[in-house]
Amino acid sequence: MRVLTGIQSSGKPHLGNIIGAVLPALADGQQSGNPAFHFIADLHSLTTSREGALRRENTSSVAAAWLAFGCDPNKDVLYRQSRAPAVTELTWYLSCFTPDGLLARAHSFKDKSSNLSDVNAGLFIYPVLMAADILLYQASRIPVGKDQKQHIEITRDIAKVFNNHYGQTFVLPEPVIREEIMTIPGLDGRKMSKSYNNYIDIFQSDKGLKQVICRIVTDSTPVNEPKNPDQCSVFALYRAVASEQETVDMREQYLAGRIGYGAAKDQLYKMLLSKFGDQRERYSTLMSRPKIIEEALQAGETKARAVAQETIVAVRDHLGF
Ligand code: AQP
Repeated sequence: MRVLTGIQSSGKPHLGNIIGAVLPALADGQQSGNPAFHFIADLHSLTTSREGALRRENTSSVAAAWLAFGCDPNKDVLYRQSRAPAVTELTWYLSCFTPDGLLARAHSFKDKSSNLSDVNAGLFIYPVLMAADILLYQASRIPVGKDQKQHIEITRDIAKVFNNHYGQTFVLPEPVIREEIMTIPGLDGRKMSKSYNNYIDIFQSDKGLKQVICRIVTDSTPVNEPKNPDQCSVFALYRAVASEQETVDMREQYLAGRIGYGAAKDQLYKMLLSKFGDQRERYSTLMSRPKIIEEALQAGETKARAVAQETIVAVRDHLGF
């Protein structure tokens, strides 16, 4: 069983990435007993971001986030997607097995293409590159947020077509989605996303974190009136990191009108500082020591390329290249 998850380097890793992908991937990887594959999807980030220097910086940030949350480079495989270039070769092969209608129906493409001014072909074939990420490494379990479920289904569809035609070549992956974790909302209530610029970077300074939490949009219910926790992004974010009991207590305060939004934001801020204090410290140490990050990545990339090589050789053989 192989666990695999990636995060794009299109911006800073945010709370949605941590809750939706990093924490479940690390837990699932540990449970599997095998080295887990955690990567930085730097090729995917080109669909929305063109600045090389910025990409390098974001790539380091995402790698540091994986390491700060406990990815062990001696055991797991931490790598940059672009450093195992067989993934781009496989993307081309797989794209020739992918009906264009399948890609046109992808929710993520529809959402992004209606929100972005630059809708490029890379954005359209994003799910095929993602299929290549997964199939190249014969990964079987893919911890992701709910938003990525359809992409895993597309990956399975492509793999089935290929396997039916050429015999068993790819492992069929399963998405691992923790149902209790809904899509983490951003500051404006939409899905927290780097490209919507509505995200919470949990690694920023205390002051910056406080300021960003203050910007979470709420309705105008007065301080002492009952509030609906299920329609409030502050509550949704609090629940995503709090324990069960802490969530029950906060829900009661909302329903009884015993807490205003300002105080709820303050509690969210304190909760993030206390739950992620160690990770914030490790992240900041790592960011000041780029050599440690680079060494971890290079060690992972050697292992990733060896696995990728086996798959791509088999695929080329089937296809007659
Ligand atoms: N808001 C979210 N809630 C829960 N999970 C989330 N993930 C992302 N946002 C949320 C999960 O994080 C993993 C990595 O995502 P990604 O960075 O590769 O791409 P994304 O899902 O498209 O994330 P962004 O921030 O929205 O990136 P941009 O804007 O650059 O495209 C995935 O497992 C995802 O489910």
